[in-house]
Amino acid sequence: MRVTLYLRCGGVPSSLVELVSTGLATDHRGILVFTMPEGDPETEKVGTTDLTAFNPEGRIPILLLPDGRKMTQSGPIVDFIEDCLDHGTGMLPDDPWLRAEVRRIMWIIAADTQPYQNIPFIIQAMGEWGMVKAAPTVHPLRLHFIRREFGALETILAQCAGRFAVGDKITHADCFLLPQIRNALLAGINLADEFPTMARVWENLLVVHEVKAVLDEAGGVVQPLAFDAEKFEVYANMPGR
Ligand SMILES: N[C@@H](CCC(=O)N[C@@H](CS)C(=O)NCC(=O)O)C(=O)O
Repeated sequence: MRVTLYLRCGGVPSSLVELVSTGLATDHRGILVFTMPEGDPETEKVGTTDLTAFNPEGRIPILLLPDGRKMTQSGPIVDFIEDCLDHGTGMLPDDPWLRAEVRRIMWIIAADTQPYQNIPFIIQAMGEWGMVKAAPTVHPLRLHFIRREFGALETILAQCAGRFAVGDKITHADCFLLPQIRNALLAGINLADEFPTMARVWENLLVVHEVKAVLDEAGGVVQPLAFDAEKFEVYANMPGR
């Protein structure tokens, strides 16, 4: 979603970067497993739908180039596309300090928030490493890290936000912030009560046509896809767990 928001908000034409939906399954624990789409020309070329043949981490997003090169990680993918455009998308501020501010927010989300509140991580930790058992979406570890990092972001945004995360134009920072807020809403966080500046930015983002379209396509303002609850129940209640 970070990359999709960047492409749409930056007006990158689909003739330049085409978005392709992955296949989606769940493993025996209920954890989402992404696969390459069946019948896609790129899948056919490599000869498998197994995502690890495209990204050794087995994660999305993946940027596929016509010459066969493959780039992964949302930040580097966005940076690469931005660098390839003749005049960029105009989303990054000209001022170097503000550009760093944009990247600081991206990094706080990508490196310090998302991995620790990630439902696959939480399910695995409960099932295999004896972590406290609780419903994955509202697990205390998940809530702790979302609140800890959102608290930091709230302080940062109080200094640099305008209409959006950094100033009055949508930047890469908003493209990273929005999916994380969506995840926080799934965790039951009350944004307006706890993080008012972030809540203001979120409300401003929701009325942007491109953002609204991406959210509608992805199932709404609250993150809907998390895990297979039935498989998780069976897995979590197996003897010895
Ligand atoms: N740091 C990575 C995170 C990517 C990531 O966690 N993607 C999720 C989907 S949103 C995924 O592929 N999860 C499957 C897995 O963890 O096996 C990035 O920014 O691209």
